[in-house]
Amino acid sequence: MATITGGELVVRTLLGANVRHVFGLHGAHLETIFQSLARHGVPIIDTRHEVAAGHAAEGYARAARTLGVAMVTAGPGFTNVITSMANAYLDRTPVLYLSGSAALADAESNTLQAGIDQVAIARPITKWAHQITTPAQIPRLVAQAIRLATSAPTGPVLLDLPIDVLTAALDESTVRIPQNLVLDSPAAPAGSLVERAIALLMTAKRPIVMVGPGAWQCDAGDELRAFVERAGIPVFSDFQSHGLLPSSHPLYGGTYHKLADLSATDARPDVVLALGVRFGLFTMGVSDRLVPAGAQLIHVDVDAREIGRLRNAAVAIVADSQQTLRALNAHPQAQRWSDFKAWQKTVQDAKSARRKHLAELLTRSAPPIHPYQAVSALADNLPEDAIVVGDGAEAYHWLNEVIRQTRAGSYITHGFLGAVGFGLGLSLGAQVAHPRRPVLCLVGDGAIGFTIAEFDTMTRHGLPIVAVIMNNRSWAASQHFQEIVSGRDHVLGTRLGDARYHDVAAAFGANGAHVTKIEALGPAIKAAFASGKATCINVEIDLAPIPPEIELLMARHN
Ligand SMILES: Cc1ncc(C[n+]2csc(CCOP(=O)(O)OP(=O)(O)O)c2C)c(N)n1
Repeated sequence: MATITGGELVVRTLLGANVRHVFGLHGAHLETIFQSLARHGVPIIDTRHEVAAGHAAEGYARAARTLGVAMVTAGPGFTNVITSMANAYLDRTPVLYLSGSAALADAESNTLQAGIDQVAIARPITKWAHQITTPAQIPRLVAQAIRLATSAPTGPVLLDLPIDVLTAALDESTVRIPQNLVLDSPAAPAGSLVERAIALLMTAKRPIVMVGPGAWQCDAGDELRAFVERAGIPVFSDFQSHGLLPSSHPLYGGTYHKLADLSATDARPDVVLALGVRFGLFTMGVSDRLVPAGAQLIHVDVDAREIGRLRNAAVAIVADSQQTLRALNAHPQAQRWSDFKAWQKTVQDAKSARRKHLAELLTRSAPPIHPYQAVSALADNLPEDAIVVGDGAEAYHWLNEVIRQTRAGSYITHGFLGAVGFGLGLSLGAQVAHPRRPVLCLVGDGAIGFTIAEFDTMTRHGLPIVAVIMNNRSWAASQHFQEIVSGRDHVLGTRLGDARYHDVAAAFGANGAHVTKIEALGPAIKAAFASGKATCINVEIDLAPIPPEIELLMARHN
């Protein structure tokens, strides 16, 4: 009788779901899976910390719009990946986490890396968490986990795999591997709701479309473009859907925060078509600085929990954004729109005024480099098809002012968890998903410290990620908050030293560059991408300036 292990069953089911890469860090509990992955030629991207493996699986899932897989060993391997699991949960990222655990036969025996209920810990931060106790059930349960993770609303799942379940030997002839694991049945909107949405949009004088992660998750770019080009309605986006309408498009208004610039004018949006938008942190909660309280909302999302969460929806559509846009595009009245030219001009004028105002910051000629100068040099020297990962706090808010993209899913940054330090991990996954696209990670000097050893992973796996550190020798967002709330004389625990991060990266085999003058930054970025090697560019910037988006957020709290 030919036999097969539980670990081999896990891997064969993953192959049935088209899994091509797995991120992880070894532990004896996972050995059968490691060996089976190798036998089937599935590369394991082994990281230096489990949280980076988890974040890499998230980055892969987000950059490739598919399932990411991370495997971690029992006990500390599992506890180390919790931040990633929580991040994936709040971002709705489809990641399958596989955790090793102690043998079922060793329950309650104070054995190695055991004694914690991993499923119970994962349950509130996953769509589903389950321990497999019967080896023969592995294919069915792995398939169920993958279906749950990848069906809307997507999200992370945990399968906990005791070592004796993974090492058990089964009769191979009894094994059936499930097929067609990824469900493809997007929810279409009810016709009556499409009518109501059209009727409301027809009453609008200053309509906008807001696109959120849900619009990107269902790949609604073509339908969005067709809709807004015919209707002439300006578009504002969050980060995941950045590039869904190219930033250079005349109807693109900017990221959500730019809506605040319209609050200075009398002309503010009166009807908002929110596609896959999750109201909260990035729409400034219940404040009406971005979306006026009086604006009528048509809210489309696959997850009914998001509708009406903070804003009452005049028309609530629990459906896929792409399907909804198709229905709107097909509606006969959607061919005859009012003339929104004056409104479009208001939006574009606000955008130009902001750029002009910020351009004054580019005139500084001597060090220290202004952070806006740094991100501008970055944007100007970034290859067109680059994937950008934004970490740190003020760092990515500065980046939001200049980022220009033509492809969605190419700006991977903070969600509601706000987990500083996830950048290098996310970048690993994005680079594995798109080996030929340039990947840039913008990161604060605080954030880089969490996983700086991942330069080793980049070097070993030949992943030419370029990390640019905005080095202000401070946990800047924290220090600025402290200065405002507690006073400049009470700064504590938020300053950092003058570390040579580029030398640390070089010690792991990456290229390192130290930039103190703005003229040197553009050439350093170009050289880094041309080198084909992982590179760390340590840029000394001025600590004092606070990004306009953070000033806006702080003004709200004062
Ligand atoms: C894991 C984690 N720890 C702490 C915080 C709190 N926090 C928010 S912003 C910030 C400072 C980030 O500093 P840095 O990475 O240097 O970025 P900068 O603000 O300078 O851009 C901290 C510590 C957090 N969000 N996440």
